[in-house]
Amino acid sequence: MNFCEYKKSMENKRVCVIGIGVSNLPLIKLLARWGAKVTALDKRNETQLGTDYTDLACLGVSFGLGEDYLSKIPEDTEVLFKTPGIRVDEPEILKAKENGAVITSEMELFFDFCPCPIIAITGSDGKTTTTTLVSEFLKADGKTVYLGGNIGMPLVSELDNIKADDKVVLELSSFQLHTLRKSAEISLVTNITPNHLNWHTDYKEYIDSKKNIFAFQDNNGVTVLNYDNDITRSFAKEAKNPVFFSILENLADGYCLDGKDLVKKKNGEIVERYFSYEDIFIPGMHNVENYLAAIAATDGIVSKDVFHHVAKNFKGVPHRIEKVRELDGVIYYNDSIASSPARTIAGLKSFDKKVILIAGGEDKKIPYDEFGVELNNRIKKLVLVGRTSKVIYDGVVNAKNYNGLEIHKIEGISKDAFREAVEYAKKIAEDGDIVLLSPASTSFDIFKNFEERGNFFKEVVNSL
Ligand code: UMA
Repeated sequence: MNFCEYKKSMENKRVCVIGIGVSNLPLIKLLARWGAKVTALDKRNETQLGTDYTDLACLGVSFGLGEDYLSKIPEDTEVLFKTPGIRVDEPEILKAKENGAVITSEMELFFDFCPCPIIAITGSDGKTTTTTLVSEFLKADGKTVYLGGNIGMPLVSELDNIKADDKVVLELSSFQLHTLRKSAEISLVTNITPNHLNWHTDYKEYIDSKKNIFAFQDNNGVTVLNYDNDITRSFAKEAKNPVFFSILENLADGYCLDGKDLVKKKNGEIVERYFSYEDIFIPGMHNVENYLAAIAATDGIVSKDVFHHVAKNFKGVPHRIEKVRELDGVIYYNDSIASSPARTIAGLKSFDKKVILIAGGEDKKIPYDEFGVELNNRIKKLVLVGRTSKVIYDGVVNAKNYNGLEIHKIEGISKDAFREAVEYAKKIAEDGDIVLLSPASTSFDIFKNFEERGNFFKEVVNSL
């Protein structure tokens, strides 16, 4: 079945979509436009869904919301799409399957109908930077690139635009890979260390999910693997055409270092010398690894000059723990993309010391109690601005581990208030401190989106 036939086949189909979030929102809209009878379920209620609820209601979507949302899967469901964060073996989903529903996901649909080769990246760390580098290489070489997956942009709504000679680059999480039964033409695993063990049944299941990125490749599939990580190195036995990269080993075959130079080796000989790692703008040996991995994934697809050009010019992923500036010994980072407590906590974990955090934004009525506990453990001082100021404040001071953490609340919901928050952070920062904007809330109280918020933050920081 081609995509056009698929769309037609959805007319009057009884479809249930679980999770009304980033991945599924565009999908629900498409399904409704194709004439499917869509029921959308979510643990959030009508108020928490806000305009998403009203937008979908306008399209004739039915809802099953609130705590017992999974019990609201219609019995006559023919196709069920689940959000990545929900396990496929939830009893209610298993029951729907028994009743004849086809269980799938936005990502599986994308793999079924993507008209061009896919380069997919996964791993426990470094996957977003590596994914972005792959995309930057391809773009710098003049290709039309669609970048998506776990990195934020669901691509089903682009299926009609993507052409056979375009390139799709996907970051895939273990959640997305868990049920995937198709693999990317070129796959890359940056490394594997224990992660998401509260979701996966055990470490083996996490590893097995990651393997799906290459497990279904045909004989032409290529799998780029980190030689320095025991688990990814062991994947080579199962992959069709494994290619290694390493910063520790002088590989006989693969992508590694010769002194400070990134090189490609074949049968023990250097066959390509790229550039010195000193030319890479973004700091750290982990980024040298990311470059070797991304070069390995795109070698032969883009011209060699592109690698060096990107290395010198790529400044990191915007709005994602993006280093903005160092001033008076204080380093400022922009993590505006962190619009949920979980994302902010993940961001805080990447620093080896306590930071001065600027947080707050639109109030989506999500609980901040757990977040309060984490902040008491992980930050030095807190500056709050925006509608969630009060709930975050309450979460911190009511936490059982609250020990007098210094908190400053800025009054007002405006760009001026936001500017004041940044200026206040500067005032309380000392030599050696880190100031991090990681709002744990969406941006819509003051800004159009997280990009506008991050850009405004950078503007203010650069004017300090
Ligand atoms: N929901 C439920 N029940 C659940 C889980 C979620 O009802 O058990 C609802 C939520 O209330 C929400 C909706 O489902 O309304 C979707 O929420 P979500 O945050 O789980 O998912 P999305 O908004 O669709 O975002 C997902 C990815 N999130 C997860 O996998 C948890 C995003 O990755 C991804 O960018 C997006 O799809 C686009 O593909 C974020 C992430 O944290 C960055 N990923 C994890 C990671 O990188 O470690 C895997």
